[in-house]
Amino acid sequence: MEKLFRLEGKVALVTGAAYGIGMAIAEALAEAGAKIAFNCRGEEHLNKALSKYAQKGIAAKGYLCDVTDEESVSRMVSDIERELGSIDILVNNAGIIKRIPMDQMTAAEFREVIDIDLNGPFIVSKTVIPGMLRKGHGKIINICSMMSELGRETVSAYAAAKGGLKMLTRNIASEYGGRNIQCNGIGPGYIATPQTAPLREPQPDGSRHPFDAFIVAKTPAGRWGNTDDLKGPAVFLASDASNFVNGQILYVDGGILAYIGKQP
Ligand code: NAP
Ligand code: GCO
Repeated sequence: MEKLFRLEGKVALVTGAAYGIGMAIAEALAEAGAKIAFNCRGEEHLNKALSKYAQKGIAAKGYLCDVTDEESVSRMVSDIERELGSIDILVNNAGIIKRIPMDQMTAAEFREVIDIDLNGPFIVSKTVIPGMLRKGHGKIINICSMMSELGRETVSAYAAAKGGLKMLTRNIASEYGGRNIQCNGIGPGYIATPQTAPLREPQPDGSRHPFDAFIVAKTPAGRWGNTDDLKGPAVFLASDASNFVNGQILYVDGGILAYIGKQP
């Protein structure tokens, strides 16, 4: 059984894996045997991440590359092919959020979120898919969100992008499923990372941030997720264990989407 989940001989690219969810997923894929490549935009982030991976005994290759820049993505994918081999597993993880009420958001701000969170996965996937087609197999995992299903105040661009990413996932599965490429999504619940840090910051009087208390009450598991909660689902979707799973979003949310909320 264990063999089904092993990733020896596979090359994985995890975008935006300098810290947060991406780093935990990259670690999990490495622990299962894959060779790891990752990218991010910040040079300082890249160097810090390289030393963190090295401390954990993971020989990850890091690239400075913005997922919205087609030329830079194309260069990175060629470099990975030359340095590690052609990519078997792609995790489209890089993403940003802007929390701004929609009536105050500029079109440029809206576009920036869509560009990174939706156009980015399109650009990286379309660059990696030809190599997967040549190899005769591939796994693409798109990091979606609660906001692939739900809305809330201030996150219009993010929800539009993550809803779109869910449909891009289904379309890649539809278009390339016949060529042995499986494309699935992971929809993390509320996970403690730098992206969500502002929602957990204690109030000046030392009390809990109201959003922090709201999320804990809204989650049947009664807690925020941590990045390690995503490791098992990522290995499953990257491995032969999921070879007949295609076009699905696996929500890893402590039960949020199943729950109507605490009765008053
Ligand atoms: P995070 O802590 O902010 O990390 C984001 C990572 O993406 C960083 O490594 C960042 O590095 C990189 N990045 C951002 N924009 C990029 C770009 N244009 N090109 C390349 N790399 C880029 O975020 P996270 O919380 O780990 O979230 C990771 C993914 O999961 C995102 O797609 C997010 O939307 C999604 N998600 C998060 C949660 C949550 O609760 N945290 C829940 C559901 C889904 P640089 O800044 O150096 O580029
Ligand atoms: C927010 C949050 C999110 C989460 C996540 C939920 O402001 O509501 O940042 O949207 O990060 O994507 O799954």
